[in-house]
Amino acid sequence: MLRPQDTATRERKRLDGLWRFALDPAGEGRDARWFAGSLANAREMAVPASFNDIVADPAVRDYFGDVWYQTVVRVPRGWDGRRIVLRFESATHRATVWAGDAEVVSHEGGYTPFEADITTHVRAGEPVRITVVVNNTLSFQSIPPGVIEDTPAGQRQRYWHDFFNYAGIHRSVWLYQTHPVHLTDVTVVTGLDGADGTVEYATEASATAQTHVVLRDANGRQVAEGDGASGTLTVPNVHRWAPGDGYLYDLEVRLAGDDGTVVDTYHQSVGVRTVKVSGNRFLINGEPFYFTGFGKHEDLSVIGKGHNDAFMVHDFELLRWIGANSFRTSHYPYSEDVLDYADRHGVVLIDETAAVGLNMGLGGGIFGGQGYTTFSPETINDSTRQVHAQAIRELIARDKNHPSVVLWSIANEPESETEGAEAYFRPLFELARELDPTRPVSFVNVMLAPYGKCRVSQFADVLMLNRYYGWYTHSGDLPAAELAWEQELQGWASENKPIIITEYGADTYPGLHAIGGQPWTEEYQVEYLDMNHRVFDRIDAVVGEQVWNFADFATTSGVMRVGGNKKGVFTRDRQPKAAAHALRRRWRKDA
Ligand code: BDP
Repeated sequence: MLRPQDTATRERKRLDGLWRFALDPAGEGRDARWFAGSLANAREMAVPASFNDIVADPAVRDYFGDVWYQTVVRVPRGWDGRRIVLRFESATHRATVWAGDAEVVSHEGGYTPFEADITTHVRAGEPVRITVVVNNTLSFQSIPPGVIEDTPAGQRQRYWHDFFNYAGIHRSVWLYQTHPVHLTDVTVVTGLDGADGTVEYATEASATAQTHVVLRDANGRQVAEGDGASGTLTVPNVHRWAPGDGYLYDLEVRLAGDDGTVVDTYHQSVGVRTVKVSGNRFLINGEPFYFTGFGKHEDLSVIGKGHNDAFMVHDFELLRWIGANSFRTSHYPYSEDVLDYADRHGVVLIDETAAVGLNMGLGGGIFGGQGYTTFSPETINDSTRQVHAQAIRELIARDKNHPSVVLWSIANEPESETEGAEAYFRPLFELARELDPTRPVSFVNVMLAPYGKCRVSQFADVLMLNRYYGWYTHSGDLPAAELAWEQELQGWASENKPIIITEYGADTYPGLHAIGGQPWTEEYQVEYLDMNHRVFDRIDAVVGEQVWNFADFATTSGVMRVGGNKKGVFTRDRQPKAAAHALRRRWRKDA
């Protein structure tokens, strides 16, 4: 599915702004056809944004169920005879959409785009009412999973992931038009041949058409061209895409009718680079790469998981300031704007599905209800796996052309030490490899499945480990933590695969100080990171360190969370803790 663009043949209109909004606690809106007219008792709500923190009401913050959004948009009058499409970059966690009275699309999964051809439901120059019901309830068959529990105080939503269940329309909504005969997909795979680059392209169209492609460099100079729906272009003396050097070529794809008239033009940016795992090395362009950076979140005060350009640019500026060359899109696919930005700026990404919290043993019930078995016919089962498989398909379909993405993470900290886990994950790894044979595939291993116990890491090309020695275990005892951590890591290193430490971190209350050794202080976060770095530097197979977390973020309430998760190296409003300066000294050799 191609992202909307303004090109010589395409036009788009962004529908962001204030929409009408109503909660539907009784779940009556669908039967009562709330889409069939102006939404009654509606308030105004910002799009894109999570609705939870915008309204000053705890009942809205913690709400789960259906919520309704509505807007009226006028279709541009020049769009007569064109194919008109309505596209949502995301709606968390599922949505059904109406154009006027007609239901046009439903989508499951909160972090990937979906669209509907609404040509027959609209008229150029006329207004159309767009109504969306978004549902944020988590179940054992959603990714991420959760459960509704009946309690004496009423129903409660539980889940096993450690971030707040923000919901709503989190990214832009678009109306766009194309010619009825249009391009439907482009795939590029790049290679290197000495000083030259290769770009294999494959295009798909809605009908048979002649395809012509032109590849231009960043100065707009043509470097290659080709005819046909697929082919391979050679770029002499290529400027490679590399970490820190987000050099992009532009592939223009043109579709023409039999008489040679161009009916569709689309631009695909292309970063020419290779990715490969060799022994215990992670190679980008054939050279060993060491990941420095973070696990992040899309999380801001007031707007929750809503995309915001100013904060996106600021976060990338802070990454550059601190010397981070990479991050993981923990724990869901991020906005496409983030992926595009990373491409342009040479930031390396580990791209993750929303499969987080498939582990009912985690947190001793702190993050959710107790007493569930993770993999069972009643909990995470075959239907969940189908939803998970679809999440992998949609992630790879959306992000396959991004040079910044070097590794797929198909889950974060699932139960992985059981037979059920092995059976669940084997086909998902096969699927991801089949969909993208060009990138390594992995998942993030949890401390409950240490070296020697994990039954899923056998499928992974890279070992990604989340470890909290000195925090959740050996709390406050860094010498003991150092010994235990190194011992476990030596075990993993014997597997001869590259190891990325995808999480290590310590909650830190900004402004809390002590001479040393006191968890939650700024000093302890620095000492804890130093201890980890000593261990990593002694183990050759470690090819990356991503601190948990870039910034403090919102979570469910719990005795282990003080106004959210405080493992940020920056506060939630992006002020540095002492650890930020310490990391900068380690990561920025030039500073
Ligand atoms: C890991 C999770 C992450 C949590 C983190 C923590 O992957 O989402 O926020 O630990 O406990 O379990 O801070």
